[in-house]
Amino acid sequence: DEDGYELWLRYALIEDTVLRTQYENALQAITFNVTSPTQQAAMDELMRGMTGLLTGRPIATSSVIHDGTLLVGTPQSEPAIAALELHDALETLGDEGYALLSQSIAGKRCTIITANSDIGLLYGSFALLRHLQTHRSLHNLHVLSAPQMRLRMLNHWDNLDGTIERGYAGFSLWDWHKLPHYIDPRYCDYARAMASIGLNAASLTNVNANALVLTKAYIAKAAALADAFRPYGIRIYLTARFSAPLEIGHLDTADPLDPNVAHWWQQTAAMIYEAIPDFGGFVVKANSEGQPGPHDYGCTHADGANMLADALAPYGGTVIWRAFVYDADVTEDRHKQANNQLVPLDGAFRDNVLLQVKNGAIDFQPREPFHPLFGRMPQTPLVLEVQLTQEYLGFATHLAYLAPLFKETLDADTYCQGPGSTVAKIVSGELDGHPHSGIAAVSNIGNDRNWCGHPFAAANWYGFGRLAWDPALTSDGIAEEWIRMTFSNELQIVDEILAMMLPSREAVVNYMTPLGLHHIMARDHHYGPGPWVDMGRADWTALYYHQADADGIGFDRTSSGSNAISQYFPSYAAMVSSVETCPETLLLWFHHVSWDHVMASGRSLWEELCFAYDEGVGMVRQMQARWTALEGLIDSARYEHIKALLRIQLDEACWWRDACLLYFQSISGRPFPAQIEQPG
Ligand code: GCW
Repeated sequence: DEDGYELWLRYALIEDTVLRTQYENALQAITFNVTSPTQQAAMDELMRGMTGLLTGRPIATSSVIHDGTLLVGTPQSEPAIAALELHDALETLGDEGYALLSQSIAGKRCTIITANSDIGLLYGSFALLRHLQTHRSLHNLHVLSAPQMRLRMLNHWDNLDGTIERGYAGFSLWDWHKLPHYIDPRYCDYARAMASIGLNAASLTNVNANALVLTKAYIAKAAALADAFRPYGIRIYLTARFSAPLEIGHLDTADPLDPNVAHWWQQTAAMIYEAIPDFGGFVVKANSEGQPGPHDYGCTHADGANMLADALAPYGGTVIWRAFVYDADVTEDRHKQANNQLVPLDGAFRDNVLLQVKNGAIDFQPREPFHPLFGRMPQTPLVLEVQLTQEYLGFATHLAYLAPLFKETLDADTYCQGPGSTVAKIVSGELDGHPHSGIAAVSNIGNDRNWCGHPFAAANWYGFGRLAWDPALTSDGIAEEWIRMTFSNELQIVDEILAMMLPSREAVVNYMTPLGLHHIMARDHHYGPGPWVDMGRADWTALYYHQADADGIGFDRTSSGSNAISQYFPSYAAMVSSVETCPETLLLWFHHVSWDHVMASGRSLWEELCFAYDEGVGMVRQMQARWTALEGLIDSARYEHIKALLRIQLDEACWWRDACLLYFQSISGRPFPAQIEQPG
């Protein structure tokens, strides 16, 4: 597999014979009394993985426990595990966690994968394989792991015609034309990849939704996908177009308070649950960017969400209502609109409504401060939404490892209940005691042979899953795992690639939008620079976001400007509202600052901007140098592919730097510092 199809689930023979012999001794045979499709999936994966990594020959199965048995089961499925009375361990695992244990059973040395549920066994099987793939010791194994978030979801923005909104890795995996009868084997590989990182939900369709997916013929197709994913613990969701009653229901209104409309949604829910008994629910984008919604009928977001929630409630389904709402007519900073519309509705939503909030208030920029809704709606379970597909970070062409971006949001302190009130604690439900909790990511997956377009973009899918399971994991640790599983356990390779990945997102920030600049990408497609873009409509116009003029640059969100800062809790607001204490990484996000303002480095803001853009280019050069140092150590297919992509990235980093600096210089009128490569 040199084309990346296997992702991080590469099970090539471990070449280190000492280590392999240790593993082979510890794992000589499997005892696994398979009783369900999910257990079968776990068994198949263990067989596939251990066969590949270890002997190269199929691993023996046995119902008798020997020295070197791998014993897999729940206390219900496996009497030998029930006999161990592992109550204390099992109690910490909930219904999705797993334990990996070294244990002696009647004097025999065993390794155990156990859980309270079948899906826990599958997650545990992948965890054991990860252990082997990353060359960790099996000695005295005592791993207890349970997910911090209940809902760990991908949002596919896939259209029914096979295109993907903001998709840069080919076309949709879902072959609606051949479904429900043709089940592409790739669906199973997708599900394996999802389960291997603990993701348990997938919304199949674009949030700019086509109501057709809610017709009977399409529900049958979705049901076939649900059947394929079910053994892997993945529940499917669909996007619900708010105006569907008009488009496919033959009604003349979609008014959420109209009983005929409510009835139509109830019937639709009944039809869906008949086909998909464990259907997760609806993801809804309403009254945002021209999408229909309850405002069209003088109703609130809560009226709309609750009507759908009532239709799903009898079956245990949920509505995931997106908080990405803003109006075309901007008399108000777009940064403030979601809070303005939604905070007053806290407490008005049904129990089975979750509100899904993007990491920042504008739109998946290379860097944004956390969204001010976090902490402001304690009565409503909030789901964090991040974007894997790199709409504003160079598509699938630029290498940008995004775990540091996700961590930045998860670790952000909202101060809503005093210090330590992080976004992670809000979306995990911990802070407000919500039974629902979750995190979602806009998928970067398409039908490209390597799934995500850029071989390194798979690290973002991987990293998202790992953080959804445990937000306390580190970006470094996750990257290291991924490198070892994807490329090699050789230290030189691990170190070089780690040194490429970790600063890569910051490199993009530097060459695109340093110091808090945002939304200065080219119009519509958002690829490449466009600080000069004027779209007539302020909220889509770069000039509006950077506000550069002869005196300075930046968006004033303090009380002398839009006052968006007032939506944050006082400790955070106080910090960012003063130019002195605002982190320089967010300076121009919150302030309009003089070109001559003196920065911490002693340089003027203008000079600092020039240095940042130039440093971004320098960082890509370093990534390139590290990669070329690996020539001969990485298989040539992936080596050449990535080398070519890095070359494009370097050209485009220069393009960004030159375009932005020349443009901003036409406004600032100041010379370029002599120390940087002169744009032009
Ligand atoms: O990021 C923006 C994109 C739109 C997208 C929208 C959203 C699905 O430019 O393409 O629409 O956000 O999140 O709804």
